[in-house]
Amino acid sequence: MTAPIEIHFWPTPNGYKIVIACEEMGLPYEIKPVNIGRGDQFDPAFQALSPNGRMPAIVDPEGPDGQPISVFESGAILQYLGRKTGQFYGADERQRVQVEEWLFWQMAGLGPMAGQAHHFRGYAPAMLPDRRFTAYGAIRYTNEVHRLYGVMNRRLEGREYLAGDYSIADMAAWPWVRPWKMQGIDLDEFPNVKVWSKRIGERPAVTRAIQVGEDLRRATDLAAPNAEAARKILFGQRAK
Ligand SMILES: N[C@@H](CCC(=O)N[C@@H](CS)C(=O)NCC(=O)O)C(=O)O
Repeated sequence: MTAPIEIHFWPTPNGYKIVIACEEMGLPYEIKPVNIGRGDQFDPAFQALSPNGRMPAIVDPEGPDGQPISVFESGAILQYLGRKTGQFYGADERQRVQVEEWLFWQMAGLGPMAGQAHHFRGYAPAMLPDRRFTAYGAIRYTNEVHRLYGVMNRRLEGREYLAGDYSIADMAAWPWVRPWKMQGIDLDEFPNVKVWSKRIGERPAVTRAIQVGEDLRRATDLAAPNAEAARKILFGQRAK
């Protein structure tokens, strides 16, 4: 019996990637909640695993040499799990290169840009009600996300998945397409992305992963601080 992998997790797109991967790969796992609205990411014990102070992170009690290993950064975690299980990471070097291209495209492009779109469109107006201060950011990141959806739509023309077979690249991108409305995107403009998103969203492993996040959110909602307190914790961080 394999020991469960600890997933230090909160139900956000980056967090979901890892639960999806463990579900898809059939890896036993245990959720360790990191309530980022309450400041759990600043806990020194968590930062020992994730020096960037961001979730997700994992601890695999059965690392490469049989000893525990911790991994932070969702892309590095997906690569680690793909290598560990030999699944969803391409069968040969040419396929692996494609998986990595689209994985890094998500990590460096779609994720950060969509995150900024969420920020300027969703969160900033609550802090700066005068839209003159936030309009440029909202427009810039909405445009860039729109451009990236165009790239993805072209890539998915005649393809079911981003990089050959279903892979960790799709697991990375899908949770960021799920909140497309928050990004000011009309998915009907990107029909290949729409079909791909539906195809992945219907996978039983993906459905189970989303349920895990929703259950956690429901269980912690009562104890959650109000949105304003969470904003103070999350936004405006500087080097300590
Ligand atoms: N590049 C990192 C980004 C992780 C990240 O930004 N996590 C966010 C939630 S999606 C977080 O932990 N935020 C806490 C904070 O901003 O203090 C990854 O992909 O793992």
